Amino acid sequence: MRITGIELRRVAMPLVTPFRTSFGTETERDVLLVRVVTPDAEGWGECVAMSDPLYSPEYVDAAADVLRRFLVPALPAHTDAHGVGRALHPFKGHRMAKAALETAVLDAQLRTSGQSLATYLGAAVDRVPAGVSVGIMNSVPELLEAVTGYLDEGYRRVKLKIAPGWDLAPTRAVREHFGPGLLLQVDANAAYTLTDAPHLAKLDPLDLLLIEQPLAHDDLLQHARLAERITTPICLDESIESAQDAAAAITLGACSIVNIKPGRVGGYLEARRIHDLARAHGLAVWCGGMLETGIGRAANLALAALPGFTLPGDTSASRRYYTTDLTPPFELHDGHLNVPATPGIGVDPIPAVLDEVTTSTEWIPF
Ligand code: SMG
Ligand code: MG
Repeated sequence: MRITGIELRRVAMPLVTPFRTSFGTETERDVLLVRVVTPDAEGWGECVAMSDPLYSPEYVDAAADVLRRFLVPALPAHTDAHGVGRALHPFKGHRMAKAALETAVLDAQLRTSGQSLATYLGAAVDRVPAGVSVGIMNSVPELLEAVTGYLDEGYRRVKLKIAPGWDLAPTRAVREHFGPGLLLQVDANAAYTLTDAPHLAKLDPLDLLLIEQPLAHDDLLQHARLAERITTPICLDESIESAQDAAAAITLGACSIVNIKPGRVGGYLEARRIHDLARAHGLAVWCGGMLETGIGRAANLALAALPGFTLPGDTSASRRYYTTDLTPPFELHDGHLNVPATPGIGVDPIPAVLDEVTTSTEWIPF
């Protein structure tokens, strides 16, 4: 496949409601889109880096910078998605930027060959159950009202964001209000330390599916220690940046579940490797989310359709995030989202919407 040029495009997408986590509050997504142009097709990739380096060291201005200065210039004009990985390998880190570029190339490649991303990755189903990630709220009644709304819409699993001062009481309240049948889990985004183990053990009786990333992103060993002191299964998010990290976490006993986010691990090819590894070791995986627009969501749904994704993911409907999505909106049907089945990621941005929200574009000719 011959690349004729690559566009870096920034779009501003206001969220329908602020999303608060242990590290900050998002009110608008400043999204970087990568568009790869070839003679036969165009491909899209959405960079999941946030505006500030709080979830991880990456942030959107840095992703745009590394793409324009290093990653795009390193690509051969003739390449495919595997070639992207080889060409970008010498550059350390910046996995979210790399993932966006690799995904755009993969999308163009699959559109050219007429294959859907879901089929290419090995999807086993054509729809996936939808979970929802619920931010930190000002009060427990406000939280119960939000969760009620999501359950009324049909969401199959609820994840509560927790932080010191907003953990036991809200989680217990949700469990008591909605009963033992609710699939419930929590996500700390690295807000605790191992000295909090006795406190986190108080979540054990609440029968949670998992606790996500309780401790620092770079401390697998302490997660392994924590796993010996609580019964709630530990799921890692920020700590797993590669299949190699997943292998280390499995060997150490640092987690029994992995949240797979293609952006965090450098792309869909590495995401599939982690899926394969986890599956071979009997670990469940599920597909995380980074408040993606329809572009990133479409590709995540293809991944979430793989057979090892045995838990509902954070792939929610478009309206949970945006009043107007960049693509035709993803909607819940009986608590599920359909996996796009047409070539590539299976969706295109709506030109008028895209123009409306674009804040800058940059064309890099090959
Ligand atoms: O896309 O629904 C979504 C967000 C899911 O909670 C979510 N993501 O740590 O898993 C996580 C967070 C990271 C993004 S927070 C701004
Ligand atoms: Mg998380």
